[in-house]
Order: sequence, then structure tokens, then C-alpha cells
Amino acid sequence: MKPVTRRKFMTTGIAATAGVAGLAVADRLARRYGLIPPDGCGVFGPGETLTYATQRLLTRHALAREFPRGMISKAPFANPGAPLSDAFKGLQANGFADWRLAVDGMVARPGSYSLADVKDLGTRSQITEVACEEGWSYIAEWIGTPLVELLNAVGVLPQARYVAYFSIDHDWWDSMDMGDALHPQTLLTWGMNDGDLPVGFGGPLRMRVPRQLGYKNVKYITRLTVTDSMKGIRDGRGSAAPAGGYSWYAGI
Ligand SMILES: Nc1nc2c(c(=O)[nH]1)N[C@H]1C(S)=C(S)[C@@H](COP(=O)(O)O)O[C@H]1N2
Ligand SMILES: [Mo]
Repeated sequence: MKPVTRRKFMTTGIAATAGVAGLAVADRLARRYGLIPPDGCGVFGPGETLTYATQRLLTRHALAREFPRGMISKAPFANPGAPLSDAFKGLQANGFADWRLAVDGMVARPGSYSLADVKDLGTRSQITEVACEEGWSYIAEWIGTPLVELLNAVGVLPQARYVAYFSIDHDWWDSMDMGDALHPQTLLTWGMNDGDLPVGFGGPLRMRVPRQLGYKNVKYITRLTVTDSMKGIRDGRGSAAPAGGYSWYAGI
């Protein structure tokens, strides 16, 4: 008999249990391995926990698909969203020179980063797809600083489990687990298709987490919080999405 890896065992264990004994048991198993999404006790319940836990065990290190340059969309769609605030427009008026990204929570060195400070931490570009939950998508080149570089600079404490990120506008916010936060394709994005990131696409600074659906890709981010729990952060569900009927975990 071939030795079964621990991950394989856990994955097939969780999936098989779900079929045989129902989702509640899968939920208990996932809980044992700490694979519970922040809104896992809510309306999406054990179903979402199963999707999240199984995908995480199978795809922990997987890369989102990257495309050749020729596949970049000629007319990418900027989802307009609500109008931008006066606070945003004030910062835009002087070329975002005063834009700051605050980093707090479970970090050794909380700080406030200008766009130049972020860029100094490193650059990566990749050609990936934005896929909206409503069914449309486009491919673009995204240029930014891997989130992991910033997390290394601030020194994430070992008990951290999530990174929450907040927009200056639209009450939009979200969070991801450390697997996505430390993933090399997760970018604090400030460029697109060889130029600055246009405001319509979330400029000057947007989270790009290409392993998840469009709504996790929050535009106009001004704050990151590293935490071990979503309780006490906004509505406690880890994201603005659950209030609108979409799950916290949106892996693709
Ligand atoms: N601040 C903010 N971020 C946001 C949104 C928004 O309305 N405001 N819309 C989200 C949704 S639902 C999607 S699908 C993508 C759309 O990205 P795009 O405008 O680049 O197409 O941005 C996400 N990020
Ligand atoms: Mo969306």
C-alpha cells in the first residue's frame, strides 16, 4: 500500500465524510484543522466550510492562471460602483501624493505607507483575469507589490490568521486567510497594462487576489489589519460580501 500523505488524508477525509455522514461532520473535521471561514456559522454554514476546506487542502500552493500578452482584453470593463467621495477626490487632486496605506493589528511594526514606500518593497507583474460573480470577466496585466513583501516588512505575529483590507470608499472591505495573503500572486496593485492603475480600476491602490472572484479585489485600499479573528471587525463576517448574499470565500 502506498503511504497516504497527511494532506491527501485530510482532503479525502473531509470530502468523503461530507457524503457519508452529512455536512455537520465535515464541519467538525474542518474545524479541527482550523479551516473555518469567518462567516462559516452563518447562512452559508457547513456548505461553504466544505468548499473552503477542501479547496484549501487541494490548492494551497496553486497559481492562478497567467495568460500570454496577446490575450489582454482590448476593452476591459471597469465596474463603476458608487460615486467616489470628496475625501477620495481631494487625494486625487494632488496626484495621490498624500495617499497612505495604514497597516495595523497583529504586526510587530505597524506603519503608514505612501505609494512610493509600497513600491520600494518590490514589484511583480502578471497577466490574470478578473472574474465578477455576475458572470463577466476580463484579462489585464497587473503590476504591484506582493502583499507578502509588506507583511514581511511589518512583521506578522505567528498567531495571525487573516488580513482584512478596507477601501476609502463604497464601504467595501474584505479579508483573506494567510494562505492567500502570503501567496506570490496576491498584489498591492498600482499599475495596469504598462501604466498607472486607472481610478476606474481601483487606482491608486487595489488588492488583486487572482485566486478569488472579483469582489474580493477591493479598490482604493487605505488600510490593512492583520488579525486572528474577524469578531469585532465591522459585522464580523470577514467581508462586505456576505451581507449582499455572497460568501466570504470566493476561490476560483
Ligand atoms: N471599492 C470597491 N471595490 C470593488 C468594487 C466596488 O464597487 N468598490 N466592486 C467589486 C466587484 S463586485 C468586482 S467584480 C470588481 C470589478 O473590478 P473592475 O472594476 O476592475 O472590473 O471590483 C470589486 N472591488
Ligand atoms: Mo462583481
